[in-house]
Amino acid sequence: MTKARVFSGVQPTGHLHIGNYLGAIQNFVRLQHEYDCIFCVVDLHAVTVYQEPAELRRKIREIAALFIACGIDPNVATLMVQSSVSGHAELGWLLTCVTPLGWLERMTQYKDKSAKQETIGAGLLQYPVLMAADILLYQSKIVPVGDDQSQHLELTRDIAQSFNSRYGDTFTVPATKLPTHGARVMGLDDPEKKMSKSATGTSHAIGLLDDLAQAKKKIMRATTDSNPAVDFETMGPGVRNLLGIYQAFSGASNEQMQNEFAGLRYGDLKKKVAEQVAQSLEPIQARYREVTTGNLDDLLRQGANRIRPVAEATVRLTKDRMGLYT
Ligand code: AQP
Repeated sequence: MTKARVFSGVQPTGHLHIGNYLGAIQNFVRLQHEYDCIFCVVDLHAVTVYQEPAELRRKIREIAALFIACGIDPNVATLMVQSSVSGHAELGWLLTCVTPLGWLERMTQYKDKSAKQETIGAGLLQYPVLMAADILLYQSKIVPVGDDQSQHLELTRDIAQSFNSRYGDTFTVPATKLPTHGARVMGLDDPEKKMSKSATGTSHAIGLLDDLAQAKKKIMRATTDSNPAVDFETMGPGVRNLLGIYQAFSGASNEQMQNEFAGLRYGDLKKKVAEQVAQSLEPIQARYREVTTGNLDDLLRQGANRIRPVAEATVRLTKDRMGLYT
């Protein structure tokens, strides 16, 4: 029996943080043996805002190396770069033509990001359609992402269903896969806001490649609340976030969490979280140093070559359904 397809992507921008890992990449690693997985460095998404070209080139390889360092086996899952398969952009255009503008203007990420820009590129508005194309191009059934992408996945399903009902069955309608813990890791300095690559606060996020002593310090400085110790009934968002990070990294059950943390003073809570985070990041960082010395470009090219025929078949089918010249 053929395995169901899984697709997900990560943008080559900023520094990958523990939110990206716990929300998405940790699930990639778990799913790779059970499904036919494609994990993609989505560089076409990155250029919706200006990227310095040399830095973008470097970042693409950094994300690919981090995928492998986190545990993705390129002999099992397909690793590739979005712009090396032209079907992403091609299907993106075809789907743009069937997507109502109002659907895109409602996207909360567009509203947040456009509010921060002086001039808004059209690509920023269109980005969720390109994301829909990435997923539908491979007839993906499952898309592991963090919770911030749930609305874009909803849009992807709306686009697929509206295309299928207008032109006949063409696309698999995908399901969102959120992790049980860590679906929305919050900023350490402001637990009301999602941990984000583009946030500027020095104690906001823990990068996967952060110096471990610095990472621990950031956790010791994390915002908590006015209680003296962990109370699972009344805890505020900062404490909930720290416990969530611990649980997502350690895999502890709810009962184990209660036993280990109920009544613990915040200083001791932070020490335990800091130790757990450092212990989990250490092997990733060690592997990253090994991976960056290997030939990543060959791997990424092989990944794209392996999967390109699937993309071409979907573009051909879509064009045919729409009456375009094939
Ligand atoms: N805070 C988070 N908690 C859980 N999951 C998260 N993800 C992002 N932030 C969190 C998930 O990480 C995957 C890759 O994200 P991306 O590279 O596509 O970019 P993003 O979602 O735009 O990441 P950031 O950090 O929020 O970047 P900026 O600041 O540029 O917007 C996705 O599956 C995402 O859900």
